[in-house]
Amino acid sequence: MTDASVVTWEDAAHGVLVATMDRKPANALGPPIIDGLNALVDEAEQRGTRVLVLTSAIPGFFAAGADIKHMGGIDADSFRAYGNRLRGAVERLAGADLVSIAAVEGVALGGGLELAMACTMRVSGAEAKYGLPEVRLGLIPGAAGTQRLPRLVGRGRAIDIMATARQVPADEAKAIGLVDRLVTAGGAREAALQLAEELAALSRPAITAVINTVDAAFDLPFAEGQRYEIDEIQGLFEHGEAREGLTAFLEKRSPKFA
Ligand code: CO8
Repeated sequence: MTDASVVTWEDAAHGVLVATMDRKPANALGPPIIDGLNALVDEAEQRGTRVLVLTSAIPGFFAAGADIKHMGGIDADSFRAYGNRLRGAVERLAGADLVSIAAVEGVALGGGLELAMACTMRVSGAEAKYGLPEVRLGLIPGAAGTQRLPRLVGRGRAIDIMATARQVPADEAKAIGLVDRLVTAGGAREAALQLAEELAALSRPAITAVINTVDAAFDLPFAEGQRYEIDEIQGLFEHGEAREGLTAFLEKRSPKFA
């Protein structure tokens, strides 16, 4: 099924939805893409999608960031409203009850990288490039890039990348943890789909608990994070799919997760 906007989607394997951004020339994250991303998350939630792969149809561009043409002509109130709207869509994706995978070819810059970082994982083609070059515009990232980048790559590297506005090549992005998988140029979508199928076949409650507990490691003090981990593992045992996973192991068969 396809939405009639600049963000479209199609079923892939069971539980996997592949979405494509196509707003020429550069997938600038103006109001049309923001609306499309919100519609996408609505659709994924309504379908109970387990894994969402986010790609671009535009050669050379994953997304070039917030819409500079839009921002260039607005007043302070509209700038605030636009920012809220953009970060609202990005955070909805980040908070959705699914695994999201950005399949990146071309440039992911500014809000485009913020969108990719809001995804659970990133699969990169070898020619992709990453950056948060907002300082060149006299700005800084405004869709949580200043918070997510250091969590992924550390303080020093984050400041280097943001302060210099440089474009980080894909091999460096892989080496510093900005992306999780590096594949040959043009192969990101296929590799992301394979990863999505793998993840969709595993226990959903367990995968969700992995993501939430890892996030807790960054957001909570250690002891609180550990308490959270204990609650999560106990919850998986009592209400999740651990019973089936443990039984399947003992019966020497594959688990049948919901
Ligand atoms: N917004 C709008 N249009 C863009 C954008 C953008 N971010 N990036 C590129 N375009 C447009 C260009 O204007 C051009 O359009 P046209 O053909 O109509 O002139 C077209 O895309 C192609 O761009 P170029 O001709 O520049 O193509 P190149 O291949 O030479 O360069 C680059 C590609 C490197 C991507 C270059 O276009 C570039 O540097 N773009 C800007 C990247 C950038 O600075 N991104 C950060 C934007 S700010 C941001 O994301 C902040 C997020 C938080 C905001 C929240 C608060 C509001």
